[in-house]
Amino acid sequence: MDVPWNFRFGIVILGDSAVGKSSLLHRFTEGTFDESRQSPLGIDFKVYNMNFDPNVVIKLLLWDTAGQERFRSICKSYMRNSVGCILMFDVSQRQTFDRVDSWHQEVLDYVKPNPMFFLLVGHKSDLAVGRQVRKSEGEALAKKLNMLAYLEVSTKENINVSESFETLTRGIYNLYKKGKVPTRDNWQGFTVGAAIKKDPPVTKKSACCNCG
Ligand SMILES: Nc1nc2c(ncn2[C@@H]2O[C@H](COP(=O)(O)OP(=O)(O)O)[C@@H](O)[C@H]2O)c(=O)[nH]1
Ligand SMILES: [Mg+2]
Repeated sequence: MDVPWNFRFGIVILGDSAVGKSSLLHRFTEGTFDESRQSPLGIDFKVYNMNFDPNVVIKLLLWDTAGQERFRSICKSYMRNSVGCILMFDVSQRQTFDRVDSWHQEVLDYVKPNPMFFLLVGHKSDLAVGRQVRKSEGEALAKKLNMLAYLEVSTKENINVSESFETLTRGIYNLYKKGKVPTRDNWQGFTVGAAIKKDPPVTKKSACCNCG
C-alpha cells in the first residue's frame, strides 16, 4: 500500500565491495541477518516510510549498489537521484577506510550542482579483535569531510542499524527546515509532497518565530 508522504528522499548506500552494504539494508528493511546471503548484483531497491515529528512521513527510496568497478556507471544515476549517502567502510579492513575520501569526492563531483549529505559508517564493529581503524579516526574523517555524523555499526549484532538511517534522515530534514536543502522540480533526490507544497508549515512557523 502506498502510504501518503510529506517528503521523499533518495538515499544511496556506497562503499567498497564486501563492507556490508547489502547486509545493512536487508537488516534495516527486513529485520534479519544471514551470513550466507548472496549480495544482489548491480542495484537493489527498497522503500521505507519513516515517521518523524507528529504527522511527518518521509518516504525513503533506498538504493543499494554493488561496489565493483563495472557497476559504477549504473550507480551514477542513483547518486544523481539521491540527497543522502550512507558511505560505509569495514573497521577490520583498513583499505576500505582509506578509500572513503575518494568515494566522497567522486560522489560530490558527480552530483554537482545538487547537494549530497553524508553519514559515515564504520561497519562490522563486532569484530573487536580484527579491528584496523579506531573510532576516533572515523570521527575525525567524518568531521574533516563535513559529514553529518560518524556511527559505528554492526549489522550482525544489530547495533546502530536503524540509528544510521534515522540520523541521516533527521539530519537532512533539519537542514531542510533551516533552508539548506534546495528543492528543484527536475531533481528527484529531495521531493516535497503535494500537501506541503500547497501549505508549507515550516516557512510559516519560522516567520512567526521571527516576529515574536
Ligand atoms: N562480522 C560482521 N560481518 C558482516 C556484517 N555485516 C555483513 N557482514 C559480512 O560481510 C560480508 C559482505 O557483506 P555484504 O552485505 O555482501 O557486503 P556488500 O558487498 O558491501 O554488499 C558478508 O559475508 C556478510 O555476512 C557485520 O556487521 N559484522
Ligand atoms: Mg552488496
